Amino acid sequence: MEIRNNWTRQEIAEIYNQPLMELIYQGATVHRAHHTASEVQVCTLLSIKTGGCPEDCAYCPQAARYHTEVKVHKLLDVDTVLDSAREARDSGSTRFCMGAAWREVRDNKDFDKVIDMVKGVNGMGLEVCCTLGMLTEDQAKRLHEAGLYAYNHNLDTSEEFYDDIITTRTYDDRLNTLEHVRKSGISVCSGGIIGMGESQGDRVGMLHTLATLPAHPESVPVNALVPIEGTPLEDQPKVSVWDMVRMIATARIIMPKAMVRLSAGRVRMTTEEQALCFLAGANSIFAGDKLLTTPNPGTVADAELFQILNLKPREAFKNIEHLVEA
Ligand code: SAM
Ligand code: DTB
Ligand code: SF4
Repeated sequence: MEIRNNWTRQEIAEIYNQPLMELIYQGATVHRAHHTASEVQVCTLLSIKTGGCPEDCAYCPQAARYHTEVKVHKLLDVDTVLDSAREARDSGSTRFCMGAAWREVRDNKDFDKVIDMVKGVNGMGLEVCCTLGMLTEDQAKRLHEAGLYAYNHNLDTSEEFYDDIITTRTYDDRLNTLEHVRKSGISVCSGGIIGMGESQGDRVGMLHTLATLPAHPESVPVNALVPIEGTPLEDQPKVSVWDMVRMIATARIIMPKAMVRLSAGRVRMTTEEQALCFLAGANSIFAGDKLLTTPNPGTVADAELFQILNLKPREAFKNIEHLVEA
């Protein structure tokens, strides 16, 4: 099956809006053509610097301007982070993602520490990922040289709806960072959030931007909004599983090789609902009882999930033959 970067918004809208059973069937078919459908990658997140962020992302518990219950802490020590990574690996994760509540990376001592964290985690045989805000080309190169495998930077929503959610940086800022990541040879992780009050058209718009980048992201997280008290989006209604399934299946069909990650929101989903997401094409979850700052199902519940659905953890570093060496 051919990989396309010239999708039109109309084509994607037609895929997204087709009758649900057809969409799931098509998602499942494309999934099986490109991946082992019985395998789901297990990843772990760690917030290495929490809260106090100057940005105004309307969904985020870590934005300093909203009064949330998040416990603020400065950058963790390298050893603390490496201990967590080891624990994550020993409990079955193959990817470890470190998140910092920064607007952008600065060339200071904290960045030097992150570089040491990346080296350490890479040395453990884990796919190492970071999400640190905006990056310059030089910073991306430095991270790549340290062994960074992936960089997460979400578009979050469509270009049209973006201003309703974030005003302290632009959609183009986001796209520029993605370009710096791509150029450096680091794999790109970029997706978004549904349930923020966006229209179906905005969801299609975001998928269109991702699928028409010069190269598809290797990783596309699909998050359901976790509404946080104190943020502007605290009262948003729960995302319907059917909307998650439509997003996942559409992402799978238009970006066949990407890892489509069923990310935030699993605590409010049943086993049956998650099964539909895997059937539609999701092939990754975040494990452990915490995402960055919010609760997640935890290892016992996920062991049961994998057992009931006969899923196996996916090994690290699969499908990377196309990654460019910078
Ligand atoms: N500060 C960096 C940035 O914004 O790029 C990295 C960390 S930020 C918390 C990473 C991503 O987490 C955001 O882009 C957003 O998609 C997701 N996220 C944050 N809060 C969320 C929430 N309440 N519900 C769902 N996803 C959320
Ligand atoms: C992504 O798209 N989802 C993850 C990861 N990338 C960094 C983060 C979800 C965060 C959910 C809210 C929290 O726990 O703070
Ligand atoms: Fe939260 Fe990242 Fe936005 Fe800061 S930049 S408010 S950490 S999502």
